[in-house]
Amino acid sequence: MSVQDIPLQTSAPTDPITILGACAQDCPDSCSMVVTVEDGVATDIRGSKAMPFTNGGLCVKVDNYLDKVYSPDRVLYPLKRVGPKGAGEFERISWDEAIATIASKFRSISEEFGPEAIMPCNYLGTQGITQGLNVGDAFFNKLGATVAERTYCDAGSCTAYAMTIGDSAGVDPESFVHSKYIVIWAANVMSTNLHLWPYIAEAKKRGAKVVVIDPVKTRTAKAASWYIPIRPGTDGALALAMMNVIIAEGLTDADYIDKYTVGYDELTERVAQYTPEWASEETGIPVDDIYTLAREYAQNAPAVIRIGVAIERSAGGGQTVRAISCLPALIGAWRKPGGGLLQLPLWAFPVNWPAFLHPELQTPGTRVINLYQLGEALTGGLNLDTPLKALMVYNSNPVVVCPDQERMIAGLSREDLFTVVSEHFITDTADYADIILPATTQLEQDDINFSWGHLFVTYNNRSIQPRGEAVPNSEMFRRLAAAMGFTDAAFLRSDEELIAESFDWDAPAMEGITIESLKQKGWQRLNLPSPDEYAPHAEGNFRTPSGKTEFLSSMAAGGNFVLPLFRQGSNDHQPGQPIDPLPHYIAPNESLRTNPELAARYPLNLITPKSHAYLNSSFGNLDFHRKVQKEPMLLINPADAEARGIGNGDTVRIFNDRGEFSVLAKLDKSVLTGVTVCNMGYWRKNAKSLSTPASLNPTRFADLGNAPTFSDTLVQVELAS
Ligand SMILES: Nc1nc2c(c(=O)[nH]1)N[C@H]1C(S)=C(S)[C@@H](COP(=O)(O)OP(=O)(O)OC[C@H]3O[C@@H](n4cnc5c(=O)[nH]c(N)nc54)[C@H](O)[C@@H]3O)O[C@H]1N2
Ligand SMILES: Nc1nc2c(c(=O)[nH]1)N[C@H]1C(S)=C(S)[C@@H](COP(=O)(O)OP(=O)(O)OC[C@H]3O[C@@H](n4cnc5c(=O)[nH]c(N)nc54)[C@H](O)[C@@H]3O)O[C@H]1N2
Ligand SMILES: [Mo]
Repeated sequence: MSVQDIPLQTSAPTDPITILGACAQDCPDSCSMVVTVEDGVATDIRGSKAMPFTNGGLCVKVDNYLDKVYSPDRVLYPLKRVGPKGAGEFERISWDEAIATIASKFRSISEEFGPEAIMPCNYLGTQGITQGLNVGDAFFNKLGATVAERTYCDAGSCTAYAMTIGDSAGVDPESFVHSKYIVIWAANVMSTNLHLWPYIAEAKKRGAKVVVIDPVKTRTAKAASWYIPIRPGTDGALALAMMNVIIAEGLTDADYIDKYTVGYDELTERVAQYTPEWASEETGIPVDDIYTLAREYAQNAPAVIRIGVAIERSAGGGQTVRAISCLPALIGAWRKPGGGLLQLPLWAFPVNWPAFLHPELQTPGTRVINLYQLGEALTGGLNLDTPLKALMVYNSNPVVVCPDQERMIAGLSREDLFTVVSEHFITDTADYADIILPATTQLEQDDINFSWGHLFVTYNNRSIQPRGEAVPNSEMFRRLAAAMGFTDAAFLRSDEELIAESFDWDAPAMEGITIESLKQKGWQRLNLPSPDEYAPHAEGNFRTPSGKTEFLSSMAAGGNFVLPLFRQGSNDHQPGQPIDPLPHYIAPNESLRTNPELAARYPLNLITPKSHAYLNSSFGNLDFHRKVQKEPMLLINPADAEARGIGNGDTVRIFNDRGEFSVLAKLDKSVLTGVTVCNMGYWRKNAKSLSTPASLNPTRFADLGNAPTFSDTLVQVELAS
């Protein structure tokens, strides 16, 4: 079948019908949606009542998804730039012209500089298996382009988790109702994992204690039984001290340790130095509270820990997750349903990754650049032999989500950089594009989803025809591949064929699940024991080399690593220095205590958590969402504000050596002194100062998995003049 023959549109329905869809936003909840369509127009969108996790409700973002689909600002046709870079002036062109221009540019750049002068820049604007993270990997691997390493989110956590427990599903979120002690650690569940909350609330109703550990008293912390404020990036100290207390006081499960763990004696020796008194100095948590937390956690079975992605965003984020991942085995928490650790249940899904990553199309040794350092890479940094001459952005908005915004803008402004952006809207990044390609939304494309917050496969039946000339990412790459003369089977698959390849359908977890049944039902739970019975590690069965929880990590000898999923399938690694095989403390790079020199100029820590009403920067341009989210604000403790003569509602300038931005100050005791908070996601061009917190974030990696260090940022705040 040639690319042109692939049917993109079905005939428009005439009677009101409901279609079962699935939300593909980058979110743990992966909701099952019901879309009403009348005369080919979507008129309503609701959460499926039948799907247990969605339970009839969507979030504030997707409840209003129709605003996005039908927004007058949608990019509906290919566009080419007619003004200066960044001015956002574009003119409509045909798909043929757009594809021909891109192909000819990619060819000429490839001939002159080599294909590594071209680089994709993509992330998780949509996370469906066929349209998401890996949709372009085959194309760029075949092209020989620079490999984009994409470790914005949980990559360090995944490395640490894999080293300790293996790629296990962990605790079933639905089993949380059975938990007696729930520790929510660096996660604002009520904003970012909304549909987990009812299970926590039910457990609480049944008597569970819910603890939240966060530098900010978030809406989740306010609903908890016990809120423990902590200095950013010091969570590792708390986890190590908890182990110290649990071991010293004999609160361990000796039988579980004996049967299902490796390295207990070494761990015991290691954590002896990490006393609660020491950890109190690091974290700012009173000594007694550390004892209480350790004892209660060990003595209320089953206890569960939910770690958020934010836990990894400091210099020692990896070792923090290593330490936390050791805790459940130490007390035998895994023995019962509702006991253990919840990181990413994504690992339970037998996704057929090779069918999307196509590592066999990649030339071994191809250059890898991490997107976290894209600003540097585009502006002469990183000592690149071959400069970057073309960038293709899809499923991402790097101007807002990458650190080092000033250099990113400088890079994207380069006249000699050819930039393509596939988008729904003219984002802060698309403003700098030479060519913009129109992308379909989740209502206009078919897809199939795993989840990183529950154990259901969901199916997205497209509910309306694509608006204008928008196409799914898969179709965009089919067109590009055809223009480049790529004829491998990987480039000829229809969307239906891609979906058919999404899973290993013969895997035990997929028993009873077929594409047909999914299309009709919209969702199905993986074939696993019920949440009332599921205790995946009651008898060990960890997915580490030893099959046990590895306090003493055998994988540490191989050095740091990034999972191939995050780097276009590439398994090439620099020979790594062996890592200390025992969990240990790495203090934040930028903090009052560890970097007094820098802190003398920039004494406040800036953290940039997710916005309630935006999904990363998605929805940041829509009126409804902006009204809910309100003006961008800096949360600052009244003591820190008053010391600077700052009052509530004043415009403040937040700055460090990397950049600055200005927003309104909100004096709020719910943020720890020494810490300031500005939610990420609002758009640069909508901001008064034409910049966002990303302009202040460093490009340094955390210790494991090349994780970002967004929370490891020192700043100063002053009244804006
Ligand atoms: N509404 C909404 N939901 C989302 C998203 C969104 O943008 N908006 N994004 C989705 C994505 S991509 C992700 S990765 C998840 C992320 O979801 P979460 O894991 O909840 O991540 P964040 O909101 O970034 O941060 C959670 C909390 O961690 C705290 N925090 C920051 N640094 C530290 C620290 O060093 N230690 C501790 N203990 N706490 C810290 C913050 O104050 C914040 O309250 O949410 C997903 N869901
Ligand atoms: N300061 C700071 N920065 C952060 C974080 C933080 O906590 N603090 N969090 C990091 C994290 S956890 C993450 S996950 C990343 C998120 O980074 P991104 O995945 O880049 O997130 P978005 O900002 O939502 O940008 C996605 C873009 O893709 C577009 N899009 C959506 N669907 C499609 C589609 O089907 N096709 C195409 N072509 N485009 C589509 C959307 O319109 C949107 O503009 O940000 C990271 N950046
Ligand atoms: Mo994320």
